[in-house]
Amino acid sequence: MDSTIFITGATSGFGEATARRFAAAGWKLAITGRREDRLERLADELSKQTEVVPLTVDVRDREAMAAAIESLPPSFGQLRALVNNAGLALGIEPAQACSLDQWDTMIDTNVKGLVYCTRMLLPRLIAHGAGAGIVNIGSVAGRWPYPGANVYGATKAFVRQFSLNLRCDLEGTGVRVTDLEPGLCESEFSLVRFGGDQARYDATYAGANPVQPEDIAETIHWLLNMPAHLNVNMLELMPVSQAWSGFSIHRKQD
Ligand code: NDP
Ligand code: 8X3
Repeated sequence: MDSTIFITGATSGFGEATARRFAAAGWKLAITGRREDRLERLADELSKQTEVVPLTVDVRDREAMAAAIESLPPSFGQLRALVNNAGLALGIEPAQACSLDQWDTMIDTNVKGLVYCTRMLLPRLIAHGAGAGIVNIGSVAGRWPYPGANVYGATKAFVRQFSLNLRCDLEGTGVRVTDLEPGLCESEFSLVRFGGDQARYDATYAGANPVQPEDIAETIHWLLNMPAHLNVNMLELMPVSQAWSGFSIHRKQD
Protein backbone atom coordinates (compact mmCIF):
# COMPACT_ATOMS: atom_id res chain seq x y z
CA MET A 1 0.00 0.00 0.00
CA ASP A 2 1.23 3.55 -0.77
CA SER A 3 2.29 5.69 2.18
CA THR A 4 0.29 8.87 2.70
CA ILE A 5 1.02 11.84 4.92
CA PHE A 6 -1.04 14.89 5.88
CA ILE A 7 1.06 17.92 6.83
CA THR A 8 -0.43 21.14 8.22
CA GLY A 9 1.42 24.42 7.67
CA ALA A 10 3.44 23.41 4.62
CA THR A 11 3.88 26.89 3.13
CA SER A 12 7.14 27.53 4.98
CA GLY A 13 9.60 26.31 7.60
CA PHE A 14 9.25 22.81 9.07
CA GLY A 15 6.11 21.92 7.13
CA GLU A 16 7.59 22.79 3.76
CA ALA A 17 10.84 20.95 4.51
CA THR A 18 8.85 17.94 5.71
CA ALA A 19 6.77 17.93 2.52
CA ARG A 20 9.98 17.93 0.46
CA ARG A 21 11.52 15.14 2.56
CA PHE A 22 8.52 12.84 2.27
CA ALA A 23 7.98 13.59 -1.43
CA ALA A 24 11.60 12.57 -2.01
CA ALA A 25 10.83 9.33 -0.18
CA GLY A 26 7.86 8.70 -2.48
CA TRP A 27 5.03 9.27 0.00
CA LYS A 28 1.76 10.80 -1.22
CA LEU A 29 1.15 14.19 0.35
CA ALA A 30 -1.80 16.26 1.50
CA ILE A 31 -0.43 19.68 2.41
CA THR A 32 -2.18 22.65 3.97
CA GLY A 33 -1.66 26.34 4.65
CA ARG A 34 -3.45 29.64 4.17
CA ARG A 35 -1.11 31.16 1.56
CA GLU A 36 -2.52 29.63 -1.59
CA ASP A 37 0.20 30.88 -3.95
CA ARG A 38 2.98 29.24 -1.94
CA LEU A 39 1.01 26.05 -1.43
CA GLU A 40 0.20 25.70 -5.13
CA ARG A 41 3.83 26.39 -6.10
CA LEU A 42 5.07 23.70 -3.73
CA ALA A 43 2.40 21.25 -4.91
CA ASP A 44 3.33 21.88 -8.57
CA GLU A 45 6.99 21.30 -7.82
CA LEU A 46 6.50 18.13 -5.74
CA SER A 47 3.89 16.70 -8.12
CA LYS A 48 6.81 15.80 -10.39
CA GLN A 49 7.80 13.28 -7.70
CA THR A 50 4.54 12.06 -6.20
CA GLU A 51 0.79 12.67 -5.80
CA VAL A 52 0.23 15.95 -3.94
CA VAL A 53 -3.08 17.41 -2.80
CA PRO A 54 -2.87 21.06 -1.72
CA LEU A 55 -5.63 22.20 0.65
CA THR A 56 -5.77 25.96 1.18
CA VAL A 57 -7.41 26.16 4.56
CA ASP A 58 -7.11 27.87 7.93
CA VAL A 59 -6.77 25.26 10.69
CA ARG A 60 -8.85 27.48 12.98
CA ASP A 61 -11.87 27.14 10.70
CA ARG A 62 -13.45 23.90 11.80
CA GLU A 63 -16.01 23.69 9.00
CA ALA A 64 -13.50 24.54 6.31
CA MET A 65 -11.13 21.92 7.69
CA ALA A 66 -13.87 19.31 7.63
CA ALA A 67 -14.76 20.20 4.03
CA ALA A 68 -11.10 20.12 2.97
CA ILE A 69 -10.58 16.69 4.50
CA GLU A 70 -13.81 15.45 2.97
CA SER A 71 -12.52 16.57 -0.47
CA LEU A 72 -9.45 14.30 -0.27
CA PRO A 73 -9.30 11.70 -3.05
CA PRO A 74 -9.90 8.01 -2.20
CA SER A 75 -6.13 7.39 -2.21
CA PHE A 76 -6.07 9.31 1.12
CA GLY A 77 -8.80 7.17 2.70
CA GLN A 78 -6.10 5.68 4.89
CA LEU A 79 -3.32 7.88 6.26
CA ARG A 80 0.00 6.58 7.42
CA ALA A 81 0.98 9.88 9.03
CA LEU A 82 -0.27 13.22 10.30
CA VAL A 83 2.13 16.03 11.11
CA ASN A 84 0.35 18.67 13.17
CA ASN A 85 2.78 21.48 12.47
CA ALA A 86 0.76 24.65 11.71
CA GLY A 87 1.32 27.08 14.53
CA LEU A 88 2.78 30.35 15.61
CA ALA A 89 3.96 32.60 18.39
CA LEU A 90 2.91 36.24 18.45
CA GLY A 91 4.93 38.68 20.55
CA ILE A 92 7.25 38.17 23.49
CA GLU A 93 5.96 40.83 25.87
CA PRO A 94 5.24 40.13 29.53
CA ALA A 95 1.68 38.90 30.12
CA GLN A 96 0.61 42.21 31.60
CA ALA A 97 1.45 43.95 28.30
CA CYS A 98 0.08 41.32 25.89
CA SER A 99 -2.75 41.62 23.42
CA LEU A 100 -5.72 39.37 24.06
CA ASP A 101 -6.26 39.14 20.31
CA GLN A 102 -2.80 37.65 19.92
CA TRP A 103 -3.50 35.21 22.75
CA ASP A 104 -6.73 34.20 21.03
CA THR A 105 -4.90 33.61 17.75
CA MET A 106 -2.28 31.39 19.37
CA ILE A 107 -4.85 29.34 21.29
CA ASP A 108 -7.12 29.02 18.26
CA THR A 109 -4.25 27.90 16.01
CA ASN A 110 -1.90 25.91 18.22
CA VAL A 111 -4.55 24.26 20.38
CA LYS A 112 -7.91 24.26 18.65
CA GLY A 113 -6.58 23.89 15.10
CA LEU A 114 -4.41 20.98 16.18
CA VAL A 115 -7.24 19.15 17.92
CA TYR A 116 -9.60 19.70 14.97
CA CYS A 117 -7.13 18.15 12.51
CA THR A 118 -6.38 15.30 14.87
CA ARG A 119 -10.00 14.40 15.58
CA MET A 120 -11.00 14.66 11.93
CA LEU A 121 -8.11 12.52 10.69
CA LEU A 122 -7.99 9.88 13.43
CA PRO A 123 -10.37 7.50 11.61
CA ARG A 124 -8.07 7.48 8.58
CA LEU A 125 -5.00 6.82 10.73
CA ILE A 126 -6.78 4.05 12.62
CA ALA A 127 -7.91 2.56 9.30
CA HIS A 128 -4.22 2.27 8.40
CA GLY A 129 -3.39 0.70 11.76
CA ALA A 130 0.08 -0.59 12.64
CA GLY A 131 2.86 1.73 11.50
CA ALA A 132 0.66 4.83 11.36
CA GLY A 133 1.75 7.82 13.39
CA ILE A 134 1.05 11.37 14.47
CA VAL A 135 3.84 13.84 15.05
CA ASN A 136 2.64 16.88 16.96
CA ILE A 137 4.99 19.85 16.91
CA GLY A 138 5.35 21.03 20.48
CA SER A 139 8.23 23.16 21.68
CA VAL A 140 10.81 23.56 24.40
CA ALA A 141 8.55 26.48 25.35
CA GLY A 142 5.95 23.94 26.48
CA ARG A 143 8.36 22.48 29.01
CA TRP A 144 10.72 25.27 30.07
CA PRO A 145 9.41 28.69 31.16
CA TYR A 146 11.00 31.86 29.87
CA PRO A 147 9.95 35.52 30.03
CA GLY A 148 7.38 36.38 27.40
CA ALA A 149 6.48 32.78 26.54
CA ASN A 150 3.24 33.04 28.57
CA VAL A 151 0.44 31.82 26.28
CA TYR A 152 2.65 30.46 23.49
CA GLY A 153 4.44 28.16 25.96
CA ALA A 154 1.12 27.14 27.49
CA THR A 155 -0.28 26.14 24.09
CA LYS A 156 2.74 23.90 23.58
CA ALA A 157 2.33 22.37 27.06
CA PHE A 158 -1.19 21.51 25.89
CA VAL A 159 0.28 19.84 22.82
CA ARG A 160 2.48 17.65 24.99
CA GLN A 161 -0.29 16.54 27.33
CA PHE A 162 -2.74 16.02 24.47
CA SER A 163 -0.14 13.85 22.73
CA LEU A 164 0.37 11.69 25.81
CA ASN A 165 -3.36 11.39 26.38
CA LEU A 166 -3.84 10.37 22.75
CA ARG A 167 -1.37 7.55 23.32
CA CYS A 168 -3.67 6.19 26.02
CA ASP A 169 -6.79 6.42 23.88
CA LEU A 170 -5.11 4.90 20.81
CA GLU A 171 -3.85 1.84 22.64
CA GLY A 172 -4.57 -1.21 20.51
CA THR A 173 -4.99 0.72 17.25
CA GLY A 174 -1.33 0.60 16.24
CA VAL A 175 -1.29 4.39 15.82
CA ARG A 176 1.67 6.04 17.53
CA VAL A 177 1.99 9.60 18.74
CA THR A 178 5.07 11.73 19.28
CA ASP A 179 5.37 15.20 20.75
CA LEU A 180 8.40 16.68 18.99
CA GLU A 181 9.72 19.63 20.98
CA PRO A 182 12.25 21.75 19.10
CA GLY A 183 14.33 24.58 20.52
CA LEU A 184 15.89 27.39 18.53
CA CYS A 185 15.20 26.78 14.83
CA GLU A 186 15.64 29.20 11.97
CA SER A 187 12.40 29.83 10.11
CA GLU A 188 9.81 32.49 9.43
CA PHE A 189 8.53 31.67 12.92
CA SER A 190 10.58 34.57 14.31
CA LEU A 191 9.47 36.99 11.59
CA VAL A 192 5.87 36.17 12.49
CA ARG A 193 6.57 36.45 16.20
CA PHE A 194 8.27 39.82 15.87
CA GLY A 195 5.73 41.28 13.44
CA GLY A 196 8.08 41.16 10.43
CA ASP A 197 11.03 42.85 12.20
CA GLN A 198 14.02 41.59 10.19
CA ALA A 199 16.59 43.02 12.63
CA ARG A 200 15.10 41.06 15.54
CA TYR A 201 14.97 37.96 13.36
CA ASP A 202 18.65 38.36 12.48
CA ALA A 203 19.59 38.95 16.14
CA THR A 204 17.70 35.81 17.22
CA TYR A 205 19.85 33.51 15.11
CA ALA A 206 23.14 35.43 14.89
CA GLY A 207 26.10 33.19 15.71
CA ALA A 208 23.83 30.45 17.11
CA ASN A 209 24.03 27.86 14.34
CA PRO A 210 20.34 27.09 14.96
CA VAL A 211 18.44 23.95 13.99
CA GLN A 212 17.23 24.18 10.38
CA PRO A 213 13.84 23.10 8.99
CA GLU A 214 15.60 20.29 7.11
CA ASP A 215 16.87 18.92 10.45
CA ILE A 216 13.30 18.81 11.74
CA ALA A 217 12.10 17.15 8.52
CA GLU A 218 14.78 14.48 8.85
CA THR A 219 13.77 13.86 12.46
CA ILE A 220 10.11 13.52 11.51
CA HIS A 221 11.06 11.13 8.72
CA TRP A 222 13.02 9.02 11.21
CA LEU A 223 10.16 9.04 13.74
CA LEU A 224 7.60 7.93 11.19
CA ASN A 225 9.81 5.20 9.78
CA MET A 226 10.74 3.49 13.02
CA PRO A 227 9.74 -0.16 13.38
CA ALA A 228 5.97 -0.29 13.92
CA HIS A 229 6.27 -1.60 17.49
CA LEU A 230 8.16 1.49 18.71
CA ASN A 231 6.75 4.84 19.91
CA VAL A 232 8.90 7.84 20.77
CA ASN A 233 6.61 9.61 23.24
CA MET A 234 8.46 12.93 23.49
CA LEU A 235 11.55 14.19 21.77
CA GLU A 236 13.26 17.45 22.69
CA LEU A 237 15.72 18.79 20.13
CA MET A 238 17.97 21.83 20.46
CA PRO A 239 21.00 23.23 18.71
CA VAL A 240 24.19 22.48 20.64
CA SER A 241 24.59 26.23 21.13
CA GLN A 242 21.41 26.43 23.23
CA ALA A 243 21.17 25.57 26.93
CA TRP A 244 19.46 26.84 30.10
CA SER A 245 20.41 29.75 32.32
CA GLY A 246 19.88 29.92 36.08
CA PHE A 247 16.90 31.10 38.12
CA SER A 248 16.18 34.79 38.07
CA ILE A 249 16.01 36.51 41.48
CA HIS A 250 14.61 39.98 41.87
CA ARG A 251 16.39 41.65 44.81
CA LYS A 252 15.24 44.62 46.85
CA GLN A 253 17.31 47.73 46.30
CA ASP A 254 18.48 49.45 49.54
P1 NDP B 1 6.83 29.07 10.00
O1 NDP B 1 6.27 30.40 10.35
O2 NDP B 1 7.90 28.98 9.00
O3 NDP B 1 5.64 28.09 9.54
C1 NDP B 1 4.40 28.08 10.17
C2 NDP B 1 3.40 27.37 9.28
O4 NDP B 1 2.14 27.31 9.96
C3 NDP B 1 3.18 28.09 7.96
O5 NDP B 1 3.11 27.15 6.91
C4 NDP B 1 1.82 28.74 8.15
O6 NDP B 1 1.12 28.80 6.91
C5 NDP B 1 1.14 27.74 9.08
N1 NDP B 1 0.04 28.36 9.81
C6 NDP B 1 0.07 29.32 10.75
N2 NDP B 1 -1.17 29.66 11.14
C7 NDP B 1 -2.01 28.89 10.40
C8 NDP B 1 -3.41 28.77 10.32
N3 NDP B 1 -4.25 29.52 11.08
N4 NDP B 1 -3.96 27.89 9.46
C9 NDP B 1 -3.15 27.14 8.68
N5 NDP B 1 -1.82 27.19 8.71
C10 NDP B 1 -1.26 28.06 9.56
O7 NDP B 1 7.30 28.43 11.39
P2 NDP B 1 7.94 27.02 11.76
O8 NDP B 1 8.05 26.14 10.60
O9 NDP B 1 9.16 27.27 12.56
O10 NDP B 1 6.84 26.50 12.77
C11 NDP B 1 6.14 25.31 12.61
C12 NDP B 1 5.73 24.81 13.98
O11 NDP B 1 6.89 24.59 14.79
C13 NDP B 1 4.85 25.77 14.77
O12 NDP B 1 3.85 25.02 15.43
C14 NDP B 1 5.82 26.38 15.80
O13 NDP B 1 5.16 26.79 16.96
C15 NDP B 1 6.73 25.20 16.05
N6 NDP B 1 8.05 25.48 16.58
C16 NDP B 1 8.90 26.34 15.96
C17 NDP B 1 10.18 26.55 16.46
C18 NDP B 1 11.13 27.52 15.86
O14 NDP B 1 12.07 27.95 16.59
N7 NDP B 1 11.01 27.88 14.60
C19 NDP B 1 10.65 25.80 17.65
C20 NDP B 1 9.65 24.95 18.23
C21 NDP B 1 8.42 24.78 17.69
P3 NDP B 1 0.23 30.03 6.39
O15 NDP B 1 0.75 31.28 7.03
O16 NDP B 1 0.37 29.97 4.90
O17 NDP B 1 -1.14 29.67 6.85
C1 8X3 C 1 9.83 27.99 19.51
C2 8X3 C 1 11.01 27.88 20.41
O1 8X3 C 1 12.22 28.97 22.36
O2 8X3 C 1 11.31 30.43 20.62
O3 8X3 C 1 8.81 27.19 19.95
O4 8X3 C 1 9.86 29.36 22.20
S1 8X3 C 1 11.08 29.21 21.45
